[in-house]
Amino acid sequence: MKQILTYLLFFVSLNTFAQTMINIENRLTTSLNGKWNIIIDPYENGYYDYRYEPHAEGYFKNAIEKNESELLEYSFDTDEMLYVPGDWNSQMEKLLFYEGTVWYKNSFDYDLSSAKRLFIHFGAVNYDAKVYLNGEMLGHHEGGFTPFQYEITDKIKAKGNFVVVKVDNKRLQDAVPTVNTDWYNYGGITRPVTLIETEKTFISEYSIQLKKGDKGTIAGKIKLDGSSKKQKITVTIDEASITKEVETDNNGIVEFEINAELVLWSPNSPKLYQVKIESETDMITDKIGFRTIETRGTDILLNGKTIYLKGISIHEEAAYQNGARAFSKDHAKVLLGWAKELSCNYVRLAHYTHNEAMVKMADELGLLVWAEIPVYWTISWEKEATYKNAENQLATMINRDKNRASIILWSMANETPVSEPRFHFLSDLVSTARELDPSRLITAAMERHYTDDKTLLIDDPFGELVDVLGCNAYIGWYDGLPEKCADIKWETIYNKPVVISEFGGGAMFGNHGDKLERWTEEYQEDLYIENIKMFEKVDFIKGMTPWILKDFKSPRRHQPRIQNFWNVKGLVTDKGDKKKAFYVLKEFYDSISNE
Ligand code: GCB
Repeated sequence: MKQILTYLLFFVSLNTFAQTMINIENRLTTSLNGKWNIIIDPYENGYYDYRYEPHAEGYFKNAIEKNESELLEYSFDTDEMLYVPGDWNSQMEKLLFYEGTVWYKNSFDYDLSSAKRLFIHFGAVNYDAKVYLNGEMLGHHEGGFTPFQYEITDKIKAKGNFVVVKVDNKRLQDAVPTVNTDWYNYGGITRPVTLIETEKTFISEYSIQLKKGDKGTIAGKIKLDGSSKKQKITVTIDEASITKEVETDNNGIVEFEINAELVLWSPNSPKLYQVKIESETDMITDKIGFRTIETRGTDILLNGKTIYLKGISIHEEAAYQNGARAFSKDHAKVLLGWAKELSCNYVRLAHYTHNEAMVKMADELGLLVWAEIPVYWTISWEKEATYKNAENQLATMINRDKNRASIILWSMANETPVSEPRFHFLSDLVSTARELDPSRLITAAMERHYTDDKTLLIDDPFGELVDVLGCNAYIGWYDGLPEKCADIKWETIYNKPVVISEFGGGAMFGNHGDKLERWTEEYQEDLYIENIKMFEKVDFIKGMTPWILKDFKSPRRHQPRIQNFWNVKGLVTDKGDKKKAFYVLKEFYDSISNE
């Protein structure tokens, strides 16, 4: 019975959400990255006519004047250009604060054999994307940080295809995230655009990971897409002498287990195995690490051993660019390189799903990951469409990253105010996450409150549903001065591990003064010293990700002497200068040995 139930759940989980292909860098691809023609369209004139009805002859038609008399009020080919991937704000001065529509166009030829299929895949577009091929709509996607794709097998021509994307980054009350955040609303086609060619039936999804709490058993799931659903599949891990033959069912799905003796992945030894999955019609390889993650009482256990999570929070913002979205391996190398320098074994990729280069690099560098969706502050908890949007972002993130050993925590939300509708919203998200990935831990960054002027209590009702309680606390910044830490007593109603998902304070690099003077490096340094001293004494606190690795752009931050639209709580500036607090945290992390 249990087996039937598991099977049913698996079946549901692979079929409920329209998912994108995973591991696209190991498939047959053609990049559409590069310079795209654009039209800046604040009035959405290319979409709506003068009665504000969708226009049949919108800019997606990419019309070109046939003769000198023809009236046409746009022209992609003679307009401006922007790089893809990349946000528009950092590429054009006039788009620095722009929130609205920009149309993108690129052209390409593609000779597709009749025996193959073709997909167009977007790593991410912020926020709302309407995608057209050769003047016809392919689809509409919402959500700025997760991938999506369309099949274009029957729509492609050998010569002269054009893809047009209407990108709109207007902030909306009912969107995910909502209008109010503390990060920059970078707009554009912010991650790569790729054509993926596949066989008629191809391996569309797979999960090859250790079974929960079992270091000797790999749990595998594979799904085929196409008409030859029943196929022989071979899974090979040469280095571990594993060859497993299985067969997909009539739905193209197979679930199996493999007994295995593996060198386990951990921060000290981030061992990745070359895994090959071969069907009768397709083959794909991936580099996969194997580890277990569990909790026991207030402990977090990695590969069965307790671990302290020495972390740092990170926004997806590229360094050295005066504010721009990160999307590449090089960007990831800099950010995660700094985390390694800080002696971290863990990072919080806040506040939305980061690009795939980040999690792949985390796998390679041995950094455990907290991954998150932009359910932040005041989401429209009671709107069904808002829930569906959040759930879709969660499912897409899990689908994309379920084979990354580095990811141990799926986070449902950040600092959301306690209420009944919020509880229902978040508990439905938890059910989806557990159904899609029973092996990882669930968390959320929650708030705490004072029961008297010295006691901080963690008792958010949502704590009941998570495995690890994340807690944000700004003692010494929004809450008193750093010296306040010395008197605080922490309490929790849950017998679960707590990680401090945020604490910190702002400092302008090179601004020196007394430790009581705000915005100086000395104030921030003292704040770190006092907070760490406080957290060290609390036995249920099992890790932290202070806020934040690097200063980041935020339109909320107006103090001209210091901020100029930057949140300066970074331990490192955008240019890589390390503030004094960096060394305080590093020293603390160096004093804790794990494994
Ligand atoms: C928070 C938020 C984070 C902000 C940070 C701050 O609690 O979770 O997104 O950037 O505080 O700097 O105030």
